Amino acid sequence: MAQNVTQKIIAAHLLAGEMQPGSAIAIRIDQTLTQDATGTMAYLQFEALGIPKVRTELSVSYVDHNMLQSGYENADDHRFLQSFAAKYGIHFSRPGNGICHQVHLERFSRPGRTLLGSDSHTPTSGGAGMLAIGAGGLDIALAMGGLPFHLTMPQVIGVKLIGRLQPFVSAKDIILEVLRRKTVKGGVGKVFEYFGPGVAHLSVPARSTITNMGAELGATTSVFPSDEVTREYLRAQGREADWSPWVADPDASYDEVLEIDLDALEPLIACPHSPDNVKKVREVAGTPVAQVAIGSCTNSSYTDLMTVAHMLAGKVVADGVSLGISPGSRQVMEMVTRDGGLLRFIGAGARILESACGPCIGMGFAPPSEGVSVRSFNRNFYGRSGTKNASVYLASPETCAACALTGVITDPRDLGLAPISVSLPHQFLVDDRMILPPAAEPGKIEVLRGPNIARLPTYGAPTEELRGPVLIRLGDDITTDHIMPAGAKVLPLRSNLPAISEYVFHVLDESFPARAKAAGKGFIVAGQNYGQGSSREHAALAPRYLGVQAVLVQSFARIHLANLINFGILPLTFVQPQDYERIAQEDELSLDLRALDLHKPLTLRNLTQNFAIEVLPQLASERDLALIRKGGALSWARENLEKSA
Ligand code: MIC
Ligand code: SF4
Repeated sequence: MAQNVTQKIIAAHLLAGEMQPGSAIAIRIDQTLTQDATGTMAYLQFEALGIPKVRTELSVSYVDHNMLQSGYENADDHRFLQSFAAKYGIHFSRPGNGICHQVHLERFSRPGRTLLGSDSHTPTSGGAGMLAIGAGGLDIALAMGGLPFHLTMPQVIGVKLIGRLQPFVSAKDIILEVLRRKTVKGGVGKVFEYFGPGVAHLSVPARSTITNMGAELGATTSVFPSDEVTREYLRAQGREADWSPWVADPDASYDEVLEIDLDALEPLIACPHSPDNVKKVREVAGTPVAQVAIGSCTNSSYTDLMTVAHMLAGKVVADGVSLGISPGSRQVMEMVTRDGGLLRFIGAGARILESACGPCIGMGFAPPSEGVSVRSFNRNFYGRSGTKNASVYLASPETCAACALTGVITDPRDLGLAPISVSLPHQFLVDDRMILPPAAEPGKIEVLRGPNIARLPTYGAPTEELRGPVLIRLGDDITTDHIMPAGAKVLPLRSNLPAISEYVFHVLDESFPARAKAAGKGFIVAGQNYGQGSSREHAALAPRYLGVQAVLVQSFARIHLANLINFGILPLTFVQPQDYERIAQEDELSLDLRALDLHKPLTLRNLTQNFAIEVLPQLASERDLALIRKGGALSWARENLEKSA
């Protein structure tokens, strides 16, 4: 049967299940990646499995998030990660080498392979024809242990690109257009696969901007074919041997097709506070801007930054605008320096930030009070920048540069500049000395642990009745940044569950941790797309630590749902979505778990208001059921590994 790229890669890795959209499947994982903010927990979990060395083709540990070292915590974690990698067969990308997704694309992406990463933007490598999926740290730990990755067989949405991008319109505008049409919930259970004649005009870094921000659709992943453009990119990275062709069969079909005419596309911008609140730049033009930030795993490639450098050449950023630029990797930083970009940035008054996530995750460079910040990033969730009342907009590097020069939101086409075309280098500067291979004699390596690394909690099986109050009742599209914020203050606590739990729901309701601890147990109730955004498993672990036993919502985001199950929190949806309206915060609920089974509704009693409703456990497979019955994935996995040994 004719297959698209997604189906071909899944078929080549399928270990269990039927490739029918909606069915539970398991696939083999070739490569894994972690970053420092999720990595420490992932490696502690891997260690708990008791396996001496990773069983993947390649595993890489990056340091890019927790880079502000205002105390010992982050530096200690970096040292732990480096020693752990050396001992367990993992490559280690040192702090300074760049953002995990950018570096992975440059140095390790491989068409047709699977990559699982403990970061939601892992799909970046989909720009090079990989099936690259974001997941919680525990799922990465299991994949490093050689266990399959379990997911729901996705539908495949074909995005047909026709025509060619016009000057000052770029890849970011394509993904903003997809977000405008499909929203932040539109991708759940789906893979977005790009095809059509427009694809050939997009470089691999441009394709990766699109697959990166496909995460904001809630999609399982996004993928481009691996073609001659991919081959050329890998050749320029000195890795042509890693190339293989992966294109859809001529008569392959898609579950749905979207068509985008690149000729007609205009510069777009996502307005506060959601990546799908997309407008034409000209509709909001003239809005005063206090800050511009260019970088992040979405838009900090060589071409992005050199385009910005040409736009800034010889000019100075507008009064009242602070411009920050963070190159995506050491390779990008070196090449932009060599080719004169850095000089232009400095001349224009830009603040040069290190090659790391930086402002994207609230690690410094927070906007001023009520300030407008225009960023080339992928997320503008409420409070994420570190300034609650700031207004964060997301746009292309070209639009960002135009805003920095004029001091107001500006369509880059209105600057009157001659078109700028930066072509991809024929040869990238390749220097992998900042990527340390695993130790030759792992037995001699001692894993170095600082006082910030707390012990992993373990949980037992749930009781027969879950009973407790509704600790918080929330609306739609609650992000993991709402549940478990990041930023300069909270991120250093990622290896310390008791400490980080004090910040659960901090952006929405600072009294939550105290109330949850006083109750000792309880439920979270919310609307649609609960847990969208990042892969951070702390958004499940920390509520669990505070006593949350079940989360009852209208629908879940994919990664967060898996994280809840992994940590033994029961995920439930309303059988009648409108029942959401009948439950109030503080209502006392009771759920009888004796009848817990796959695809079977349970009766939930509201003891305060004296009624009962039906709720459905969101468990896709016998495995999910077993995880909940065991109280989480770690104890389940240990038993399974012992059996397979
Ligand atoms: C993000 O962009 O939100 C993060 C920070 O990269 C997260 C991972 C994390 O919370 O550590 C993600 O996208 O998964
Ligand atoms: Fe880092 Fe931002 Fe990318 Fe997350 S989205 S990996 S914080 S650059």
